[in-house]
Amino acid sequence: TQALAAGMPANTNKPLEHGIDNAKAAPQGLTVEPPSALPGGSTLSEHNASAKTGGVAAPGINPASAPLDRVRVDSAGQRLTTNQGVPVADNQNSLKAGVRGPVLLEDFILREKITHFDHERIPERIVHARGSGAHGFFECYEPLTKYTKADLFNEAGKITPVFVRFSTVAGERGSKDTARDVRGFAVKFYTQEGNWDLVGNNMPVFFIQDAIKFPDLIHAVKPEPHHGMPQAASAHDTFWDFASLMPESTHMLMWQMSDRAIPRSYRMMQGFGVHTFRLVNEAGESVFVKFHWQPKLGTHSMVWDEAVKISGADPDFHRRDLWEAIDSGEYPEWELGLQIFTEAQAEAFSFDVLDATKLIPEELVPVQIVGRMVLNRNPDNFFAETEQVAFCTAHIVPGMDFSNDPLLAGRIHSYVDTQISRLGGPNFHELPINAPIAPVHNNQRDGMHRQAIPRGRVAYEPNSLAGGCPFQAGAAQGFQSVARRMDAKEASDKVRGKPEKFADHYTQAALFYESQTPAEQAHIAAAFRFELSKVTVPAVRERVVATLVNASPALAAQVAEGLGIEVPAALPLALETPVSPEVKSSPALSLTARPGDGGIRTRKVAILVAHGAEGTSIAALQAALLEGGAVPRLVGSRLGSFSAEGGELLEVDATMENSPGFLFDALVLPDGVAAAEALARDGHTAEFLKDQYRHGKTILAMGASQGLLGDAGIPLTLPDGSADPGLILTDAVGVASAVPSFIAAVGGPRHSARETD
Ligand code: HDD
Repeated sequence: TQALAAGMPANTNKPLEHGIDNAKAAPQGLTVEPPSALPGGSTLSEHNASAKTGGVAAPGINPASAPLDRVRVDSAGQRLTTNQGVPVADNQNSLKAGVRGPVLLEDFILREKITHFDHERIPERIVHARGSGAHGFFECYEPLTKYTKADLFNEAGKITPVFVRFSTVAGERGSKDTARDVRGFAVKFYTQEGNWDLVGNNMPVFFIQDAIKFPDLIHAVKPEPHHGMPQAASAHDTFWDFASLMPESTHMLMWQMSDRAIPRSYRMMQGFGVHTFRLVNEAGESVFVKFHWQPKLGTHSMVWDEAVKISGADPDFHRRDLWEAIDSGEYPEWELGLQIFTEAQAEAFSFDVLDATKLIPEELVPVQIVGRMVLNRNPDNFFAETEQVAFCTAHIVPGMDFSNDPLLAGRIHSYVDTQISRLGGPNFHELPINAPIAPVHNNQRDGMHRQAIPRGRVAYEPNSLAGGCPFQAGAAQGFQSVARRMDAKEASDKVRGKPEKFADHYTQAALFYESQTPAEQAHIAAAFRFELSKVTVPAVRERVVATLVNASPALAAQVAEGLGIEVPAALPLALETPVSPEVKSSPALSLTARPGDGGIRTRKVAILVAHGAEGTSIAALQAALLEGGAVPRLVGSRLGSFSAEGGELLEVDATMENSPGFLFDALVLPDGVAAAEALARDGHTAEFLKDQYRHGKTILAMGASQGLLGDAGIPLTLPDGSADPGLILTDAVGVASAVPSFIAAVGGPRHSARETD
């Protein structure tokens, strides 16, 4: 109680673990390492400062958080031991009967080591197996006590530690990051009243309406069971067979075929809680809520050809991007937005808020920004943290509640259940990454891998032998479900069925498609075309197109054309009365609605170099890029250094072989005749350039290097003959004015007008 009163985490095994505000909450006696200095004179703490509350959160790493040192291992200066602490004299040779004789069974050192190794792997997650995590904090902007008593929302500037895991869905643990797929966006908030897990995705809707269909969906999308192919891809017969027979998936398919499914970075995608949840205040009054995460860097995606190539050159692309950003102090940040609405409003909507295949257009219920989340610490150990973290939709805290969404109901069961087999028993909540900051006291006992040592002889309640402890918290403090009378519709006979509005499968699929820009619409058509071209059964392809006719005849016609088939008759509708939607176009659904601030922070720029490159312009450009927060890299045909025209050395960061063009956001070709000639002789150069160009990225060609464009077949104008704003030539404008135009173009959208795919 004292700890809580002082605003401190009460679980002494976990203080200050995940970036909780040191300034506010450092327990006495613990020293906090001063934040290290960042370039430009700012500190990590300053870097975390909030524009909204003025608060400053800790850098998220606190080596002085003593109690967890019990489980931390740092072997610097230590001798090698067995798991029993016995010092090991020789870690190179097993015990043998003579140097050429048989290995002896008594070699307990060998056997312990091999036995442990044999059991190093745990089952991977049945879905979302491939993921990356980070620590950080959530900061509340304004008290939300009008709506909820959840403690993380009760005070402006309040800091709550979080651990976040991003993931793909279909691929196995070692699969590529850039698959066309939904991305998981799971946040564990270590609140003072227990852990809250917001287990969301980067898309606000889902494929199915009822959890009873989840195993079917996943069996359809996972590698086909007879030959285990394809890996991390929905482009195969079983997925589209299932999807074509489940018209409720049409809306989600639009999202999955859109650029949202190939994000540029985890740091540049939105997150959504998907379901309708409830917020509950002190008085027990509740409102409905939908959760949104909005990335500060804006929403950005890849193009398909780029995603395919990256998956070969760097399957860890998103993991590396997240790690490097945090490692360099460029902390990714999202704002949390809420769509709050009443039951009466929900009743009046043309769609059902309990249907996870529907979203609530922002034009109908605006998104209210209530706080921000900053990820400011990489995990110490991938397995212990990112792999063992266990998110469960059942983990909610006082001040929140579920809705009757039937998909959510199944999830409330599934997540706890899956952790029991994945993490080997019912005590997974004791793993350091899962343990709450709030103290845990109950009469649950024993089980595999139990860590706690509960004292005393009482493990039941009520009791008198332990003074009645631990005692019920009571209605004022404890978690209480919203007391809500089932209305006649909900409390009728037991049924297996769905409400009428669930049968409208196309209105919002059309809304999504119609709200996209022409370039985004073209990508959706191309994605359907690609995926269905991989389907071998013509009837399945046709059935998908027949479904699309109901959402957009124009899209269906393009996809049919791409597959070389006639547009089939529309699939029959399940709902006879047409729905009249409140909103017919929602610009917020386009990725272009959130471009970010137009800056170039963390954008990777390749500057090709060779002997004889003009050094002064390269240095000026590097300085300007660094000033804007970008990551310029000198890329050559080999490692080492090259001599610039003026004799200065250009130290190479990467080679065209180990870092092909599609790994960069923009490209610079150097001035200098000798350099241009040398680059022209290297076969990688044209590939580098072609990929940059085709993927809509900004290219700056300085002086003599302009000829390389022609060698790579790059046109100097757009297909319609107009100037290409993404192709900047210093010959035309001079270096001084080319650099700012280049930087502005790198911070802007891709140059999709070039596309001829
Ligand atoms: Fe799920 C993992 C998100 C529907 C059953 N899910 C999982 C993860 C995310 C989601 C982000 C990975 C968490 C992590 O990083 O560890 N799932 C969703 C969303 C859904 C959804 C946004 C729909 C709105 N999921 C869903 C249903 C079921 C599951 C309907 C089952 C009835 N999901 C699981 C699971 C997983 C999981 C089997 C696998 C590993 C895990 O839970 O921890 O329980």
